Amino acid sequence: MLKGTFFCIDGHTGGNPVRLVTSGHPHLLGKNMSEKRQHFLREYDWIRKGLMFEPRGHDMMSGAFLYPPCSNDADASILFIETSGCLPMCGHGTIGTVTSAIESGLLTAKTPGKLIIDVPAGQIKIDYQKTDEKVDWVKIYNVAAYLAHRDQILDIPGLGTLKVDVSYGGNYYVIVDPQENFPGLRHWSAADILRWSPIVRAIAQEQLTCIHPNDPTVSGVTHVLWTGDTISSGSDGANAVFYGDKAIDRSPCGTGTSARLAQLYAKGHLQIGEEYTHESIIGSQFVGKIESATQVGDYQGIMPSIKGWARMTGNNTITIDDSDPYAFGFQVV
Ligand code: PYC
Repeated sequence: MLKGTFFCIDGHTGGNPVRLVTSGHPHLLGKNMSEKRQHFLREYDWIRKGLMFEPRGHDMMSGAFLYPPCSNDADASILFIETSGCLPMCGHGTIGTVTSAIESGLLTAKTPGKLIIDVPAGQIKIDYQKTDEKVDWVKIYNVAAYLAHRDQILDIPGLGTLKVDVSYGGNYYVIVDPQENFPGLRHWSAADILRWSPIVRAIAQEQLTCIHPNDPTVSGVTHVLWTGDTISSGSDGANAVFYGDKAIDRSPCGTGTSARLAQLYAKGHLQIGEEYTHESIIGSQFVGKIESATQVGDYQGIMPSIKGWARMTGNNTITIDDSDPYAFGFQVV
């Protein structure tokens, strides 16, 4: 039986996919996107699985639904979907969603060049520049970021000890800088990152408690950010972000960049007002900036911004038919 037909605009942000679902939205209950996200996860997760996993998606697939605003001052709301679940916030997903929605006419800003968007992690403000039909760039004023744990030692069987930080930028990231048992991102293959990241994440998860001070539904280390040497001119730092079961972000990762800014700020390596050009595993770039200082519960944090670009790659009509044994997807882990 046909469970649903979903029209999608496919695209990518700095190389990482963004599938913007433009029809087939379930009606979600809740007064904000955090509550609506919980409702989606309880009752409609089959849509995420069908659209994100193989054979309709792949390990890196991520996407979004655009919803009407939850708050009076907002233009729209976004629900993020990807292989690992529904992220509270996704930077590359926001840049791709805004680009596709503006270029296709799905979203019209109340004030051209500016948007306010409700997301599960809170509210974000956006600036964007459009020339003729194309969005040149999107800048996200992200939710507050903060360093949750510093200089923690993790004992990784088969690898040795790693000194790590855990930082929040919309998701919780274990950040691993080059050190004795990690020579740096450019000295490891993608297979090395895929091999060690789930182990590092599981041990960090066991050892380090992460609960967002303002929203306890946002908890737990979900991403691992490895750093190293840059390959693109103008970059200040490079990263490879592991998420889900097998994904390495092809974009420089918006929430990862925010987490990195908060870590660098807390450790005295970056100041308010400074920019940080962050590159991905494939060398694509986002410009991050520490806009101001703020407080997150008991933690001193920052308000980060991230600026990047996206392109649409095509339209896709996807059906999920539950007579197909793989209607709700599979992963080869
Ligand atoms: O850009 O925030 C991001 C993101 C999270 C996971 C993949 N990309």
